Amino acid sequence: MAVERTLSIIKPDAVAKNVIGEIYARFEKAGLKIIAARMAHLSREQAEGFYAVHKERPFFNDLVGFMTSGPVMIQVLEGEDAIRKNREIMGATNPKEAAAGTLRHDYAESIDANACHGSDAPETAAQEVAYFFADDEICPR
Ligand code: RTP
Ligand code: MG
Repeated sequence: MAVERTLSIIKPDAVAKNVIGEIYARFEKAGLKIIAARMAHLSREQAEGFYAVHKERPFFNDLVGFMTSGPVMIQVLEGEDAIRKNREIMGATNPKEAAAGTLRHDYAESIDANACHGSDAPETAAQEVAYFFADDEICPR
């Protein structure tokens, strides 16, 4: 299994719940390393650019509004099978369908306020990491 990088965002609802540390502990217990991290309050332009793939979807405006409603914690995770592993830790997009013990089951309120983001494939992971981090801000070890 290849060592991969994936982009993770702790969304405004989970930052407001003060569970950044608990979420980081789950990444680390699963063998994922945090190799870059930054807190930011995204502008509308940043959120629209990040979610550009969804811009024709009916939920796009709500998604951008939510992602700009408060600070987010953005990180690059590295490890074996990191993209799939992170999405397994997150659980289903809709917290009502998320398995017990996943982040969305434990911390999310709704499909909009769903606690976390994770890249869904190697190509999108590379694009999303580069969207938020310059090469010299990433510290693999
Ligand atoms: P994410 O990109 O945030 O990691 O979530 P995901 O892959 O599980 O879901 P995706 O299909 O990429 O959708 C991005 C975010 O848009 C919101 N959404 N709302 N109302 C709806 O039907 C709907 N569908 C998606 C969710 O907040 C989702 O995380
Ligand atoms: Mg997605």
